[in-house]
Amino acid sequence: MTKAGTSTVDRGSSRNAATLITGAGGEVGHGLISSLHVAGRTNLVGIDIREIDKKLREFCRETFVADICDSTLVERLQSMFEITEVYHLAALLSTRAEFTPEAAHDVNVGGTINLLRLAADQARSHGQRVKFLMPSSIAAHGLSDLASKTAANAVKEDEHTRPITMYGCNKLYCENLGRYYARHYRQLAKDRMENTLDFRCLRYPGLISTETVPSGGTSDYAPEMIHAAAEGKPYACFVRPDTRIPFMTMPEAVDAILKLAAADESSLSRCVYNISSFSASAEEIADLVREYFPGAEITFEPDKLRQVIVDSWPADVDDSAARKDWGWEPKHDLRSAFEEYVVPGIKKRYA
Ligand code: AKB
Repeated sequence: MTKAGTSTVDRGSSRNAATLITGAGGEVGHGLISSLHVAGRTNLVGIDIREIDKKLREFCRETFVADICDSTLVERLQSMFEITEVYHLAALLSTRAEFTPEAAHDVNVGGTINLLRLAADQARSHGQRVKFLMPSSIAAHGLSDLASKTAANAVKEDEHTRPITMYGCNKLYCENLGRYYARHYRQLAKDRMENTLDFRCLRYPGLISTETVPSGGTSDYAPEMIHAAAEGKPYACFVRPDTRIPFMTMPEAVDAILKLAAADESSLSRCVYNISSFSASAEEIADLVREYFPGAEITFEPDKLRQVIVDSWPADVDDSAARKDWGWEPKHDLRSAFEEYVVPGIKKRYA
């Protein structure tokens, strides 16, 4: 048995050092790549199933339009780069996944296994541990009905983990896969290399970005409401006004994953952390939208089936482990998110 960082198999000196980002063109990918670029990172390699924006492409050493389930992509990456860090953001979100659950499983689980295996092989090949960051979601939780949701209050990481969506099941399983690859991968093999992966995961709440309009998620009603108001379009919210889940702004989500990546490993007591900035009902969000966009036309037309999904997600999460272990601290409550981020950002976007 050998340890990553203490022994090398093949130095692979002709390959370029790289930080790999899957789902690079998605909502979190946009913010993450921009932040890494501002921090002076020149070794970014972005992958997305769709063409990545020109501006983001300029921030990357290389980009690929490719499917993370494609094994030839993985082989290509293996031969071209020395990957020391992976941000695995690609996933099919909760609403979209319910229309094609098996395809979602292929992408969310099959794609994640491909990336975990690539990371483990990379560590064997260049002899350094690979840091693997993956966002999970409040969707990994599942509460059986509204009464249990109300009674549960702020849910801890290991509570209520019986998700009702394919996406939630996939995320919960991938959290476990990450822990397995980091601690037990090929545990009976004679040539096993220990300690190849440093797997770190955070469960995002609903995210609100002023730059991108989300698609395929079930927490999308909040950002959709805001973007519609800024564009002067009417919006019919697909959940009840009293629907409550945790949220955060996109810059906070990006800062959080970077902060977790930078944390001293010795301070981390777990692989998976809850985080949240504020818990808000759809009505509280709509009221603020109306306050800042006085002409906003927001109605509530709950979709019974999507409502069941959001009702199974916690109203709030307990993120005390993240606060204690790596200094997670939300920047905003609901009002300051609007005042300092949403309103100025969205006005600029649609100006
Ligand atoms: C979704 O709605 O599927 C995502 C999530 C809560 O992870 N935004």
